[in-house]
Amino acid sequence: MKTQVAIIGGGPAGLLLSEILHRHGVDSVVLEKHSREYVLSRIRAGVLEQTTVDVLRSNGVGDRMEREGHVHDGMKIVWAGRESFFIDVKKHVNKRFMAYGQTNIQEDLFVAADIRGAKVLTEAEDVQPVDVTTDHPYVTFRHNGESVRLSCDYIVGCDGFHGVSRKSIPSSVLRIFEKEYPFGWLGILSETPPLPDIVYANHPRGFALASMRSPMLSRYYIQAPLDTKLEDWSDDRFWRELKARFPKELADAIATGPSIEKSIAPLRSFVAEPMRYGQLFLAGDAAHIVPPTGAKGLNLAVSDVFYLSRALAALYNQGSEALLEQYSDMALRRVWSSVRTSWYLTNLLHRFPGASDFDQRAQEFELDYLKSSHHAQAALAEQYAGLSFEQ
Ligand code: RFL
Ligand code: PHB
Repeated sequence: MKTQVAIIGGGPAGLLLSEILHRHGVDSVVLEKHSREYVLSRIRAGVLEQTTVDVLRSNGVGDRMEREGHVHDGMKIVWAGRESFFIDVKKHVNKRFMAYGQTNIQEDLFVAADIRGAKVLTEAEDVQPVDVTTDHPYVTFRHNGESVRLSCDYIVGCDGFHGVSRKSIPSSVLRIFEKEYPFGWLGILSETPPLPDIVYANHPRGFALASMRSPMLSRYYIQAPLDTKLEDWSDDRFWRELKARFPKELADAIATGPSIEKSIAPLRSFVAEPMRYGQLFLAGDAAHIVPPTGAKGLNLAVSDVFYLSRALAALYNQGSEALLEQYSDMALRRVWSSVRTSWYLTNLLHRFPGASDFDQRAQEFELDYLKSSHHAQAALAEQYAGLSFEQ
């Protein structure tokens, strides 16, 4: 098999990259390890930055998002015993957000891929990038019991945190920046009307978050110890714990019902630099992970894909390699901005096991400052909205 760009991973980053490249006349093949059903069953992100919305819209995959997504202007922060406040992103930086599930984006991308007859091979096994520092890289894999060799000009690793692409870069080349947090998030999805705003809560019992997918689909999370077992958390116990972490008027407004999904995710910050090795590029979770506190992971995957597709289009259509050479540095500037914001919000809003009285007081005064300062709110609004793309 032969293509111009071999894409490893058919998550949102891989499928979107293939879609945008196609619109610029660049051929690609996507190799996805799992079945389509499995990929579509993963419940993950839900909050899209303006930049993400614009990229999806301008590449013809935003119609359903336009119809079904919920536009909102910022987020509310509450904490025990104090008045809540709203970070008004629209007011401060004139950017808005869209609540629209990653699962829906993934569905929309598969539909678009079907319509153009894209080469998306699911259940591709033992995918391996080879000879990536030569002019003739290729990818080997097994599909339907046969061994296949896919020759290409470039390979893009969009295979998530646990994929093979990053692991194929020698450790002498790759610099890793990593931080693990001593807790996870227990999340549920329920067919109940959400609260009108996204609400982040800091409470002595731990962090809690109220979010949304649609007018009849809510997403809630609570901070939980890393050894939490799902079977110990009946729906009833989850709702009781969630409500205990919100002020009474918000707790009373939370509509409860049976969960349709329940999962636990660890929190971690991780960045691998550079995002290029020879003819191999990394994009999305393959190169970086953020704790979900800033809702940045999917948005970063989309911004990497925006920069990389623009660079590959410039190479194939104008013969200019300049943007491709800048890809890693340019993508990492946006990545680090969101890595820092997610780390800041994680520190601000969670209860850290073993925190000293000093740590606790400093966190409270940070929250008080944010609540009382127009400048602090404007700064957070700018970061929470995500940077605009570089030219
Ligand atoms: P993905 O989605 O992990 O997709 C990678 C794909 O690669 C495949 N793969 C392989 N394919 C071939 N060969 C191999 N060896 C392979 N190894 C893996 C996998 O099967 C998969 O299909 O990475 P991608 O595309 O970079 O997308 C990243 C996003 O999924 C991720 O950043 C977000 O979900 C993070 N995230 C959030 N991001 C936001 O922007 N806003 C949010 O509100 C938000 N909330 C969240 C989140 C992530 C969460 N979890 C569970 C991690 C909430 C949660 C709970
Ligand atoms: C979500 O809706 O899943 C969500 C919202 C905000 C976050 C993280 C996740 O910070």
